[in-house]
Amino acid sequence: MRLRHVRVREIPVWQADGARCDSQGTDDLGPGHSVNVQKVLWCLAELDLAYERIDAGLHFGRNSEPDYLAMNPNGRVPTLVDGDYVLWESNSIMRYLCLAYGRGTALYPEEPKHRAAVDRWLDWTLSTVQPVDRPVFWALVRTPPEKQDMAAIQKDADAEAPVWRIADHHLSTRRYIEGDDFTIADIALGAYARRWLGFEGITKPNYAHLERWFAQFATRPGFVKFIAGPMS
Ligand SMILES: N[C@@H](CCC(=O)N[C@@H](CS)C(=O)NCC(=O)O)C(=O)O
Repeated sequence: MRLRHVRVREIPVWQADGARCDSQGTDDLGPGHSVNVQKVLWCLAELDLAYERIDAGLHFGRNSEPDYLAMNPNGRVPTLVDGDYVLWESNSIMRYLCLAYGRGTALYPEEPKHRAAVDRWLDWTLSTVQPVDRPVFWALVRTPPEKQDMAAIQKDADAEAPVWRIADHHLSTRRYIEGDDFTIADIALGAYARRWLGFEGITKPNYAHLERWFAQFATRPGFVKFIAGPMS
């Protein structure tokens, strides 16, 4: 369902990939490096919101400068600036965008039990998935092949596999991670699943429910634009 184009003031999103938008609020430079930024961009696309992307982080720097640290004392990306309102933490940025601009959509359910179940997966990606994803991602994607220790990487991947078994099992009885509707929990988990399912050169168990769930995203423009591209 395509939402009517909500042309609010352009929401600056500080992040690390050098993309710039034109005055129409669209951009054509595609996915960024950071999984946390990718989640916010996908969410903005699902909400059909106009935004301005500003470079920060990694080789763009800026995120250790006083004006940036005044907005985000962690010196990390993404940071959202919506008028005089500033917010950091990607999951909370997605929640805010849904509450401020996506009421009435299924992205962030109103019903308390359903919303808490969605929140649970947002927390789980940070508490449980991110810690086991990071060593494998950095070793396979951000380390030159000649420096890769495949035995050590396989060990880390073996530590990550049981985490995805939990999601695979949960998806054995559901279309999306929390029911029949696509929510921000699918965005948070989907951004990391792109990595796990995209990792090559290692042995991974076959998770058919996870693969079936993931295959649905190929029809979502925000996924295609910000998540599906090559990992970097
Ligand atoms: N929990 C935070 C994590 C933010 C974070 O660690 N961002 C990374 C990119 S994924 C970062 O800023 N790295 C430092 C840099 O890019 O210079 C969130 O979800 O927003």
